[in-house]
Amino acid sequence: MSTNDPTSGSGENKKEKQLQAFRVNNKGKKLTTNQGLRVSEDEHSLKAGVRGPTLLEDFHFREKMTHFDHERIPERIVHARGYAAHGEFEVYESMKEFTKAGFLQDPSVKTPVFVRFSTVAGSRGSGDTVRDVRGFATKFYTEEGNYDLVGNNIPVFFIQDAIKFPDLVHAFKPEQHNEIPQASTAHDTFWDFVANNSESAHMVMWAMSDRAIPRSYRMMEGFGVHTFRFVNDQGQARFVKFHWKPKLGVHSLVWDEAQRLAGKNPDFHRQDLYEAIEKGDFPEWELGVQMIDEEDEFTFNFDVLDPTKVWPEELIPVKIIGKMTLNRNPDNYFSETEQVAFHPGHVVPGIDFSNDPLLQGRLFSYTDTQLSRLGGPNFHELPINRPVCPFHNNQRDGMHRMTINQGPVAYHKNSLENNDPAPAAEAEGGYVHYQEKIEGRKVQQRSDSFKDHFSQARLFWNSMTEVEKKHIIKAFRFEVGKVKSKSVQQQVVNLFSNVDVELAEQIAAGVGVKVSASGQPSQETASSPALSQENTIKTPATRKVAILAEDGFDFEEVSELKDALKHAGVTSEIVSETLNPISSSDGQEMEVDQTLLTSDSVLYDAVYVAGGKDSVNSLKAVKEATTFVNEAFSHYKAIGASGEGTDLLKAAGVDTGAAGVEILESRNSEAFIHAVAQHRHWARQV
Ligand code: HDD
Repeated sequence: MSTNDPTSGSGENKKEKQLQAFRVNNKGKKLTTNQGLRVSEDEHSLKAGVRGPTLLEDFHFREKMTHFDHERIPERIVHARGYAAHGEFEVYESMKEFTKAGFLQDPSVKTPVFVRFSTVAGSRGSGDTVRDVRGFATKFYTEEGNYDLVGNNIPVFFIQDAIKFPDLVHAFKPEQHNEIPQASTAHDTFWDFVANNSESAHMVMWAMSDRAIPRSYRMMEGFGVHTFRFVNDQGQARFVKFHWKPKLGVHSLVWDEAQRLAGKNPDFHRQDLYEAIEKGDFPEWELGVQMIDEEDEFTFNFDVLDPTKVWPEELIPVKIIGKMTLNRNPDNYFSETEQVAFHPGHVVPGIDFSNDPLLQGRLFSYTDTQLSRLGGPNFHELPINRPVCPFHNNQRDGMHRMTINQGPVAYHKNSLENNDPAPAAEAEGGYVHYQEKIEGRKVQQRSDSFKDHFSQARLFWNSMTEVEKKHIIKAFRFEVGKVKSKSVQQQVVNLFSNVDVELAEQIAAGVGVKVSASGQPSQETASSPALSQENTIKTPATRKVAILAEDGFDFEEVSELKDALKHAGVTSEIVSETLNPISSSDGQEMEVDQTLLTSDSVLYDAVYVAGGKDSVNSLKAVKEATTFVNEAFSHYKAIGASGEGTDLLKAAGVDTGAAGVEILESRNSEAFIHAVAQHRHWARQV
């Protein structure tokens, strides 16, 4: 049974079956117009004479051109650049005690999912590896309707009330007068917004951390961010926050590498996800929930409704409840990844909202945006958006209606159709909103309990290792250093003096100002180890290693290494000066995967230099080879060599005694594989 077969395992994958009905394959088919007419000529338009003008009568030309002229739809105002995959979700044990959500009851049920990852700020064609928050949106095709968990890879948000979302987005998007810079927050308007909207301080700490430059979509956490509600079949509710925990751990690039990658391969994250799935290295995340009983709503030093706050995991543990596996790439980018329409308001019985003012506003915005993006109210009929369960109501007509509703009746109540489609009682699966008791005056205010903007920003700072702190300081210096307004730079420094004076001074020193405000640094002394990436899972699985080799390499050594890497789940590629097969010192040939021109160290997790005198001498003569090794070293990657391979390391300025540099004396590759699994060797960063 192929694991790549989405219908494998227990039961059939209903979404897969549904999509099958819409797939079109041109193999062996004749070319036709959209009306089904066979076309005899697709190279030359109809002309009056062989050198004459094209005739309007050419309906095939007109249809082809008109369709082409309308191929684009408006890109998403945020999260325009994304990439997606199909998969399935299974719950580990019944969650009946906490929620009646059908897809969280039975461990033998596999719920189809479609997940779209994205950057936030950049346009559709922007680079993957920019410093940015990543979107992590999951559509569960459940038997009770679609449930969308529309989250990010950062657990908090910039603002506390949705009314400020357009302001935030206008500030971080390219500046309106010149549309510069693309996919970057390193500019005046973003930092002006931050400095003047202190609620963003906590999220900005995360955005300046390594979380904002992930190594891979497969190595990111996901968060629902808001507080939602679980409601069980007794009508009992609990506050809940959702977490996705990647089985491969949480890992990031380094900033210099991220910037180089944006040029070397702007599709780095797309390709990484696509190739992993094609290879059968299906990425997995566990779903976790944090729950707070309703009666404990006011027992914490943060407001559970405030989306700029985490619930520290040490205080409120994450209960792991299930697993998601992404196991199939979409057939068509536009039809699926571009046309998928997420909405935090797509819920199922057992999952309800809280009064988080950011969430409340989102409940309006998502359908509204699809209307202009997808051109009308029938986007739910697109194959990727259709629920797998039947849907019936009295909504009719509109652009691109595909459903053919029969009979004269399209209203409620009616007698002609016996009141069908009839509302379902709760016991029949009808969604009943949680009957929360609300009292209050209509006001345009924010609760005082939302006013502490700095304690958790400091909690985050306190939780970072020295290396992580250095990266954060550097990121601030880069971003604020690109700001042209001295006043804005000054304001930013003053704002962050409320988080930590040392941090503020470090930023100030980098951008040439002095901390001038009498900031009152938060007194938070706690830290939360779960916030540091250094405590994450470390495994060599799915990593990518470049093996540099030329004619005269040691065949046995490289073959053994490749086998050992494969055994550890690591992909290796032979990189050489040309694509001609290379021959070893004992005359055996090996295929080459990449050249020193088509590849680059930033495309790999580690580099290994094969032994063999002639091979190493040839490599030493090529600048790209020493640069390759030197860059990998400066990005703290594992480096391996044996025999004469060590000479290339030395020629590249690599300290062969440094952490993560493994010289394999007896061809035992274990130490190298262990070094690859560590992801990066920060001990080199002094
Ligand atoms: Fe949003 C898209 C996540 C706040 C309005 N958002 C969008 C996507 C993700 C998020 C992952 C891309 C979905 C996809 O792949 O198609 N958004 C978030 C998170 C937020 C958040 C985690 C805070 C916790 N968003 C937010 C607010 C508003 C919006 C406060 C407006 C009130 N978001 C939108 C949108 C988008 C969107 C304009 C653009 C395209 C789309 O919806 O479908 O409606």
